[in-house]
Order: sequence, then structure tokens, then C-alpha cells
Amino acid sequence: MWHRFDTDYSADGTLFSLKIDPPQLVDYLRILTTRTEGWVAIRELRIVESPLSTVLVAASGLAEPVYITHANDKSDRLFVLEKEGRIRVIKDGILSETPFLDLSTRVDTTFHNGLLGLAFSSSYAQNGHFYVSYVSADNQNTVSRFSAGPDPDIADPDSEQVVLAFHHPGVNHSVGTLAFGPLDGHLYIAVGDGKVFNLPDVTPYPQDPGSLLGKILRIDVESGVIPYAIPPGNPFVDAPGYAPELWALGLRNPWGIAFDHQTGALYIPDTGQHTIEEINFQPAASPGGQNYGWPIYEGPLPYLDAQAQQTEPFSLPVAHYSHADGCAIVGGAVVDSVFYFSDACLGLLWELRQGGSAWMASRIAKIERPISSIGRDHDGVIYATGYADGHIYRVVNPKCSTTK
Ligand SMILES: [Ca+2]
Repeated sequence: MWHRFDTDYSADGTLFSLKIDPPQLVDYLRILTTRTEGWVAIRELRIVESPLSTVLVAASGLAEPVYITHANDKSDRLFVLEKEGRIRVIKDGILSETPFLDLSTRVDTTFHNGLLGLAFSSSYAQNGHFYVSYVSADNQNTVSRFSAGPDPDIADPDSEQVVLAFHHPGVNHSVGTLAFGPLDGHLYIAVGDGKVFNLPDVTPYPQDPGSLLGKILRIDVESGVIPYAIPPGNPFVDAPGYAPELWALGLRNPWGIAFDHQTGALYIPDTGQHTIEEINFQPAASPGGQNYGWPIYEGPLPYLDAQAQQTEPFSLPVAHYSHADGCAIVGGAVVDSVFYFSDACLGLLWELRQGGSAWMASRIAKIERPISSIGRDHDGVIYATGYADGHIYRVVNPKCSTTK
């Protein structure tokens, strides 16, 4: 924030009050005092208070939680993914002993592999369908449909119908977040670039139009077509060499994509390599087909292939931060058209909001633990999953329209 007091009259003892909007944590405040012929423009500036969010522990005892969401059924339950393969239920603030679903015998958990995505059908209360993503024991990026059981807190483990399965070459940056488009009802699948731990960091897949890695996919899983239908409006349905499932290309590990359910817009965080973490934005009217640049660009900066930088159109992020503020961005939830996200290293909680054509990212809390994801409940309360300590953190945000 920058403010010049050149239109304010000052004299000894004058107190200026300056609102920090939006509220944010401040690590440094730099004041430039300029002495002119007859007077001093600024003598002192103090931050009296900063109305930040408070973070409370809402639940504990989870094993490597990586995602949190709700079921669109107004049941006041939270569903938490444990990386090893379990979906746990938090009901009325109590973590249920019995998992909602236990896929630990079907899931590979090497390094970053595991059970990583969960999305409930918008008609879950009627059809009982929900979808998970995981890396299978035989190294397949897998998206499956499951069905609810007679007990609403325990799903049917034998109801698995594999929707999509394709080879995962690595042990991180695999199939990840699942999200239903609020306007089209289709399933969006965020897939990492298939990076192989300890091997050269750049894979060819994000720019390979025939590969499903390093992409966002869009498929129709509720049309009755088994295993799924390609939506006719997908951007590359008729493009030779392109997988028809593709919605967007050029991503490294888009962990925590999230829709704005009020507007239909989509936020796409993408983890950077050594320098930049980024957030991309698609308005609701987007036809898809964007190329988000990796590995030609890392954030807004050129990374590889100078020739491609000259010739190809790429979509650059609307916001980014450097590794001074973290190491890996984790999304994401949207409440009142504000995108909330965090970071796997420093555990800062951020918000991103649009004002006209500009974007403003603000730090609103320090959790100071490794955070694996940000999610929300049905009422718009924001949660963070503490990967290492097994806590679920609830964010009490003075600016959120809904708190409880
Ligand atoms: Ca990018």
C-alpha cells in the first residue's frame, strides 16, 4: 500500500489515521520523510491495530489430511481426505471413528501419491453419487464414482465404478482436485505434470496435447453414459492430436482448483518450480482452451523455450508470489467471490479479490504449520488442513458474511 500525504496539512502533534484496506498482515512499513523548505510532510506513521482473521483448531487426530469439503446436502458435515486413502467425517465438530470410506488397500501412497480428490454430485442428496481421485496401487491416475450406503455416514466400498484411469509416471504431481462446475454440472479434474521425484523437474506432458498430464480435464459423469461423456463444448473436441477431455493445458501441479459458486468463475492455483507460485482465473464465460504456460513460463516469467515465448499465446496468472513467502501454493475455496489459499511451507493464509481490472492478494493470518489445502463448508466457513499436525483449522474471518 502506498500513500503520499501531500494533500494533508500537518503540524506538530497532528495525528493521521489511515485505513489499511483490505486488512492484511504487515511485515515491513517503510516511511519516506521528505523535508522541504518550510515543513516536513510526514513525521511518524503508526499501525494501531490490524483486524486479522483468527484461526482455531476445529478438529484433531487426522492422519495427513489433504483436502476438506462438504456434500451439498445441508447435513452440516465436513469430509476430510487422509492421504493414505480414508475419507473421514466431522459431524457437529466431532471426528467420527469409522471412516466414510477406506480405500487404503487400493491407494499408492509413495511420496505425494495418495487419495487426493473428492467431489460430491450436486444431486448427492438424491443420487448418492460422489467422486474420488487417487493413484492406484498399480500406478494409475484414477477417478472413480462411489455411492452412499444405507448409513449416511458410511459409503459403500463395493460401489466403485472407475470413470477414468491413466498411467502416472511419477510419485508426485498426479491426479488431484475434483470440482463440479456450478453452471455446467461437469466434472473438472486437475492433473499434475507427472513429475518423477529426483529426476529432471520438467516433464513434456503439460504441452503435449495428447497427454492428460499437466492439464485440467472436463468430462460429463452424470449423463448416464458409462464411463463418461465428452461435453460437446469442450475446446479441443475436433482438434487433431488433442485429447477431447482437455479443458486447459500447461499446468505443473494445479492443487486446489475452486469454483466461485455464485458466478461460475474458476480459480486455478499452480505450484511453481524454484521461484514463483501463481493463481490463474477463468471467468464464468470462459470457453476453455487456455494454455497456462508451464514450462515455457513459470508464473509471469519466461522459463524454457524462448522460441515458444515468441510464437505461442499463453495465459499468464492474475496473481503470484515468490518463494520469500512460501514454497508451494495450496488452494482453495471461494466465499463471496474471494479466493482463499495457503502455502505448504510457511502456512500463511491469503485471500485474493478482484477490484475492477486489478487483483489484490492479502495475507490475513499466519497458521505457521504446513498447510495441505484450504476448503469450505456449505455455509461458507473456511477451513485449512494441517498436513503434519493432523489438525483442521477453522478460520474466523471478520469479513466473511457467514461465520459460526
Ligand atoms: Ca502458468
